[in-house]
Amino acid sequence: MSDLFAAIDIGASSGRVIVGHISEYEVDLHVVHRFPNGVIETNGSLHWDFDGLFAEVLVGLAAAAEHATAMDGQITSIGIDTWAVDYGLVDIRGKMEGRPFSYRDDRGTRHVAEVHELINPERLYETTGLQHLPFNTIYQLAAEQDLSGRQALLIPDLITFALTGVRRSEATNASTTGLFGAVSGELVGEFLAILDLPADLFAPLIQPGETIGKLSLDIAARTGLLATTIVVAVASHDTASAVVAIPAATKKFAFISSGTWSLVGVELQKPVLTEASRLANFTNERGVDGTIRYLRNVGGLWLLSESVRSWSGETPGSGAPVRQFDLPTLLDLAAAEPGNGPLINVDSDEFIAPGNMPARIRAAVSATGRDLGAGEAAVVRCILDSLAATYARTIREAAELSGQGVEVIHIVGGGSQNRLLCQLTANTTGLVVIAGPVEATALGNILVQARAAGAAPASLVGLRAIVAASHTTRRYEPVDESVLSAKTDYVH
Ligand code: ADP
Ligand code: LRH
Repeated sequence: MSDLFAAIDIGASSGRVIVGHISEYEVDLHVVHRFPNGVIETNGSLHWDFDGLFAEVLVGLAAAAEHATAMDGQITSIGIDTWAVDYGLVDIRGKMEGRPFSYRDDRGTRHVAEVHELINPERLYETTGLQHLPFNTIYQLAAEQDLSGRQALLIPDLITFALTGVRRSEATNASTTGLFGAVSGELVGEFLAILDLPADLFAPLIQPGETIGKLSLDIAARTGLLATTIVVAVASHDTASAVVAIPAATKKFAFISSGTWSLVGVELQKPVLTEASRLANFTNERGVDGTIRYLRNVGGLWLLSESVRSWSGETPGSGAPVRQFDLPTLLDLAAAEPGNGPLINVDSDEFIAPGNMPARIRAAVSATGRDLGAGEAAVVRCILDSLAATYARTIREAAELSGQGVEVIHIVGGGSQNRLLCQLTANTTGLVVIAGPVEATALGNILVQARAAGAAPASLVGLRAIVAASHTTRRYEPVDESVLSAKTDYVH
């Protein structure tokens, strides 16, 4: 019988519960439940439907229990990862107040100036190493009225709490709040005091690999899982889990964790906290085993998915689309569009909120004095060309600012299936792109659980070798000769 581990992996656009089988140092995934996710609008604000997501988690865990029975085994442990930054407020009795806000709501933006008056951006960066994003937890917390007697649990910590009754702050995700030290990883109590936030706002830290607790009896009964099943802390920030599962054969790699966002950067052993790094808006997020993900958030496939949603006639939280769009067909049409078209700044704050994305893109192109051809394919091509150009610049800057050499780019996540974008990335960077696995995040989640159970190697290199052995990847060579000289720009 093999060891079975369940990953709950929820991204901003979809979630899944996956059972991983580890045997003979290979990992095999079985998706037992998938469900959509997206922001919902309530009273003019953007939220996540936490109760709806948790109901899907329970359906997924029940399916995992059934799968384990069919395999004549049992689920050893469960790990949870989701997007970062957002949180729910829980009172002393453990009751959550309302729905968690989404980072796509603009309440953080409205409190940036207030926070910077109390702690200037230079001090924030040298202490926390976090890139400035207007929705970082620190700005969202500044928007709260009264936090006394409340605890802020980030989304995976909320799910963990609902499953076990145990409150913890998982360390990789905590590093995205703007309130934890880049070097120490610990809460910066001084910042809480300056911002007049309660000293016990966050639950005690827990590191990936540590046991959080057993499932509550109620959850065990509702899912059919054994009451002895434990929840293990994984890298609960989805990007941190995705980077665990990069099938790298060299240390000199850059990564693009490609989904709703594109998280573009390199893996380091120490944070880079220089002024040049702050001005370039690179972040230092914590990974497993003391690693640092030195990266920048690039607007990502949100621009594409939101455009498709707009063309389909959907509005946030509404029902069925008016027109159906097939993504692979749309990408084929975009591939046939001429290259060297207009580019937009995919990182601009103007693209963060939901709603008529194609119109915003066309307006941004017009502002540069150029024009986009008619039709959807021209918009798609503009998004992908702009993403690929931004990837190249970001990887070059990450290499220069950190001194980390880059010989190859690994693209993981849903976006690794976008062949046009992978090829454009190889072309703009002049580097080989290795695409896959699609489910890197769930894999990273499962591997950290397996390691904690003694069923996988101790080192990150060993875990990545398992991924490389168990999953096929697709290789893209740069084909545009004109950019090959760009290779010299990457630090070796
Ligand atoms: P998240 O974790 O942020 O929810 P995912 O890693 O699931 O995101 O990636 C979702 C993205 O993957 C979609 O927005 C879409 O652009 C891309 N994608 C999904 N399926 C395909 C496909 N068959 N071909 C190309 N791209 C795809
Ligand atoms: C990707 C992600 C990213 C964060 C963003 C909020 O899913 O976790 O790393 O910056 O969501």
